[in-house]
Amino acid sequence: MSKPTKMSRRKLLGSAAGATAALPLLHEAVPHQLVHDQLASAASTGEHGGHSAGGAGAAHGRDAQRRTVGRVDPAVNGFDPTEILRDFDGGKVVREGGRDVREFEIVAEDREIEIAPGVKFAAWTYNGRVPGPTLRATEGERVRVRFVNGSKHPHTMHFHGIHTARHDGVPETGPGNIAPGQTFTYEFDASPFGLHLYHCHTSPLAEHISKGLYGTFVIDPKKGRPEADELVMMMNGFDTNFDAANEIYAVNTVAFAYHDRPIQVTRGELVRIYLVNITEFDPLNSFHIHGNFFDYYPTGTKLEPRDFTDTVIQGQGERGILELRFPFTGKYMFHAHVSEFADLGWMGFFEVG
Ligand SMILES: [Cu+2]
Repeated sequence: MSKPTKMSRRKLLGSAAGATAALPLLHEAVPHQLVHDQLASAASTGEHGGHSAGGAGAAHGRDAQRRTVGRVDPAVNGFDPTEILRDFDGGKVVREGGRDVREFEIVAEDREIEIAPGVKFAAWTYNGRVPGPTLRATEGERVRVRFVNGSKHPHTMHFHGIHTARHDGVPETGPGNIAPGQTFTYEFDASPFGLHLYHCHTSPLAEHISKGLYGTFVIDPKKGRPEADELVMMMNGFDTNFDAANEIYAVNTVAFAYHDRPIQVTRGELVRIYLVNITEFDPLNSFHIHGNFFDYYPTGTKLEPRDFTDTVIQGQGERGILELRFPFTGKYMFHAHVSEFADLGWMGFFEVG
């Protein structure tokens, strides 16, 4: 093992731009040392995670795939990645002018969360969780989101979708940044149907997004989609040492959450995954499933799949719907096909019963 270095992999990449001889050093010289130190110290302080919910347990002795020891207690964070998977928020429905209006209230809050055992992160959140609530409406309905900025910093809510400039949630249009203590109500028609997202759009943008201000926004087609076990997965990353590179990767925030508690699904049942890439700093993320293939609907805006595959790559802000059935029982891994991300937390299992 090489000596710890303070240099980030991104700085090294920059300095190596004109000196390719430095590149072979990359892999060996620039591990994510800080986070490795943090993970090691968490292990040595005895956080061995006695919980065994889901039956997987910490079982670090046999987990060659897993770099962390112990478990993040969902009670500490106030949210649970396993619950986030199937937690859809349809808001409060009121009838106005002959159609349904879905009303939501979202509060920005600064909050420390634990993203891997012993690794704390000073997050900025929507409604106290990362990712924020999965907002859901049907095509053609009105969506009304009352945003309250309870954070110490200015923020916005920028929705992907079709709407007026006033409600786009960016600086310099409409109300612009919403100051601490201030409120603004974003309002628009749910269009087009598909899989979208929302996030803060205040500058510096990378910081405001990577601190945790994002969530999934699903617009169902009027006719709906076939009945399925539906799961929301936001692929995210966390820059724990402010070097503009991520040290922890996950789906729905907590590293290895679905390794420790595999996602329970039923053999033969249709599973629909709403997959969103909100990872900052890395241009691409990916999703790969073992022992199976899926239909892929980019952005979910068409009802016919584009691909039948086992791996999909998404750029920042890209998203798509996966549909699959598991033909066999057992445990099936899924993970980023960027191996480094998988090693740093973005890896889990489906348990097919
Ligand atoms: Cu912000």
